[in-house]
Amino acid sequence: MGVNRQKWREEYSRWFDWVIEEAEIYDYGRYPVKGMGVWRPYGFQIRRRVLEVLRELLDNSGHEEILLPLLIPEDLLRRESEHVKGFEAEVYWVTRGGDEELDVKLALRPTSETNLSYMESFWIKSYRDLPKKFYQIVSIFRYETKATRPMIRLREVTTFKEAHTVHDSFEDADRQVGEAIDVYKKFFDYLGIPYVISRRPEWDKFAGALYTVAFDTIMPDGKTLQIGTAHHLGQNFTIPFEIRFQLPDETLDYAWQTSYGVSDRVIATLISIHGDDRGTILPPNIAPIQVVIIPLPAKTEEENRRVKNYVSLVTETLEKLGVRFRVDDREEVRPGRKFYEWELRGVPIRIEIGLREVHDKTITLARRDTLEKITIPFDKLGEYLPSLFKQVEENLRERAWRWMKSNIRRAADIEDAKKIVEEEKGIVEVPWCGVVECGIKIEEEIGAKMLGTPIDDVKLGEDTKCIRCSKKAVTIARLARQY
Ligand code: A5A
Ligand code: ZN
Repeated sequence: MGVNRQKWREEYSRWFDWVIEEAEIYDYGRYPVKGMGVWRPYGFQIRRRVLEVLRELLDNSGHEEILLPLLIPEDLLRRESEHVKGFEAEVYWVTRGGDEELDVKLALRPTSETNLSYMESFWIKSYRDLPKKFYQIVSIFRYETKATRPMIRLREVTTFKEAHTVHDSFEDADRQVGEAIDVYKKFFDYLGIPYVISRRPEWDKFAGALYTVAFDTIMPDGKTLQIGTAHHLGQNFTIPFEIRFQLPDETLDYAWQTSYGVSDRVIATLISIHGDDRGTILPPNIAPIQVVIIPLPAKTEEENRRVKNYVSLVTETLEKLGVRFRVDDREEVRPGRKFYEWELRGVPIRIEIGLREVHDKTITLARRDTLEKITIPFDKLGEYLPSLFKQVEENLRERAWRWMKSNIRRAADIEDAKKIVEEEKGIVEVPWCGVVECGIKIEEEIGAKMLGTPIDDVKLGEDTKCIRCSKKAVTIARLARQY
């Protein structure tokens, strides 16, 4: 009995809608505003744990959590011209308060570079104040015109973590982008989510940035999803917002900034990337319920009582271990139905307890990731379970990485690249001359978007030629069909 991942892969889009609804994670589509969904209790627990991991990583690297107002006055949003150009078409506006027309239109924040920069101009005075690293976790609003998708393309992004930093030099901001990449690597590694890191091409960078670095993953259907971005903002916001600081020699200079963000997309990826035909599979380090205990009904009341007592012994052990568990002792529901529900919800370990376990003083554990069953002596449980959690985590992480890597391919020529994108999907890598016009043509000819170029140095043979114009290639471009 192997793990079946047919439906998960081939009908991924429907699979995802099915899992989030059937597992009572997220209610989407019934809420009467397009692009907005509701976190249900089980989903909220997953979200909460994901955010705990993220907060800890940020707090431990010198970031300070803040909270800015949701509304941004129009003149602030318009102050940096590239930024507003990029976001203009996506902004929701508040124009009335009660019966009154507002003097100044107020934007629902699409992101917070502008209003935070405005405040930073009051807070930052000296090089001694720098670097400064803030973050907030809030809802943002973007009137997305591409097809909206639950968690993946929302109009209210309810789990938007945006970090904003200020520095005394270009180089320090550059270094900060590197730190952001490290933080996100740790975050995704913890969740077992594989990724590639690319410097986005000029034509696809964040509105107002000098450059953008993005994390992309490959979803089960072979399309890529941008799951995080880090931007070097240069002095693009500090000049119009007049964030100036005094240097040691008492001269004044405009500061340098970065920003980086992740969203609900990370949770969508977590739910999707480890899945199979039975539902999602959550790594034990993040699962709100790590172990579900299912008492198997026996014939007599006396026997049921013995099973129940044994269950109490097991839960005592789990409590001592600090395991997050649930006993599913609903009498009206058959065990088979319970297995189905907890498998769907991705609980990584199931413990079934029947008379046999009581007699033999054993524990039967079922792994959600491999669907294997393991029987161990009761007194080994405390020792075995933590190591089993680790094994499951590692298996999920490795399986996801293996799958992702097998979906990154090199193409020999444009035709080959086109074929890969159409038939095999995933990411295709091609040598590129680095010229913008040529890059845009490559996108058109291959029928895919450019994710960008590797952030580390690429070693190419002396005579490697651009896949399209045949001039000398300077780097590798990654292309994919994207969400
Ligand atoms: N202030 C910076 C950090 C910023 O806004 N960057 S960003 O526009 O790239 O967004 C950060 C991340 O949020 C993206 O990498 C993407 O993973 C996610 N995101 C953006 N728009 C989204 C949407 N409509 N729905 C869900 N997630 C979205
Ligand atoms: Zn070229």
